[in-house]
Amino acid sequence: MTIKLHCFGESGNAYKAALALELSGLEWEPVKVDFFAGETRTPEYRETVNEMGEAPVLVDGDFRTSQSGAIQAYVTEKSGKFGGKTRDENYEILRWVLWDNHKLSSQAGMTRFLMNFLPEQHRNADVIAFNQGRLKAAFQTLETQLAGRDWIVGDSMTNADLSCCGYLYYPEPFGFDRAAWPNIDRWLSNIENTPGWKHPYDLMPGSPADRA
Ligand SMILES: N[C@@H](CCC(=O)N[C@@H](CS)C(=O)NCC(=O)O)C(=O)O
Repeated sequence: MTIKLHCFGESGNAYKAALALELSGLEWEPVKVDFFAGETRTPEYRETVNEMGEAPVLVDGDFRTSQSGAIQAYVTEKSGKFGGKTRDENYEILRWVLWDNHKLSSQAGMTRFLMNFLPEQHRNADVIAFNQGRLKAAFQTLETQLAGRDWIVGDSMTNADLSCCGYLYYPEPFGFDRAAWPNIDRWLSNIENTPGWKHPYDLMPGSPADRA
């Protein structure tokens, strides 16, 4: 049975799940979530797709889960890909996925939304500057971890990489200049050069061009 992923192209959180599925070789297909029309906030979405009102959501037969980190863990269980080689590595991966969800992707996703997708009259320069300060600290943490390393944990791509890269390929500005962070830049190239890699707007339905 084909796995379904409720997702949309602008969502870096969904990208983490979609990229894991795509690179795992499992058979999957996207189901477009019309986030910009407010779909995740409707009672119907909460009742039938995800009571948390979020994307991504994976459905595989009777199995359903949300949260990109949980979806990645499911992909690892099913495909054997992107997990650690030892117990210690598995805890390291979990630690970076949780850090990403809290400190990196949450700030990146929110800052990108505030700077690009929120109507201009609602954009608050102080809030954006505060978020960018937090983001800079997160980029520094990642930059330091990647010094002399090709991957965040161990010697191959894991869910730590697939999680932390979630927002870092998008073209919309949010305070991330890849060239300013040489270790992150090199690591993003490692991921991009993995056979089967796709940009979020090529992997999932929906992009800003649809609303232009
Ligand atoms: N930690 C969650 C975050 C999911 C999330 O915030 N998704 C956003 C889209 S990028 C969403 O659906 N937001 C709906 C809303 O806030 O109303 C994950 O990694 O899946």
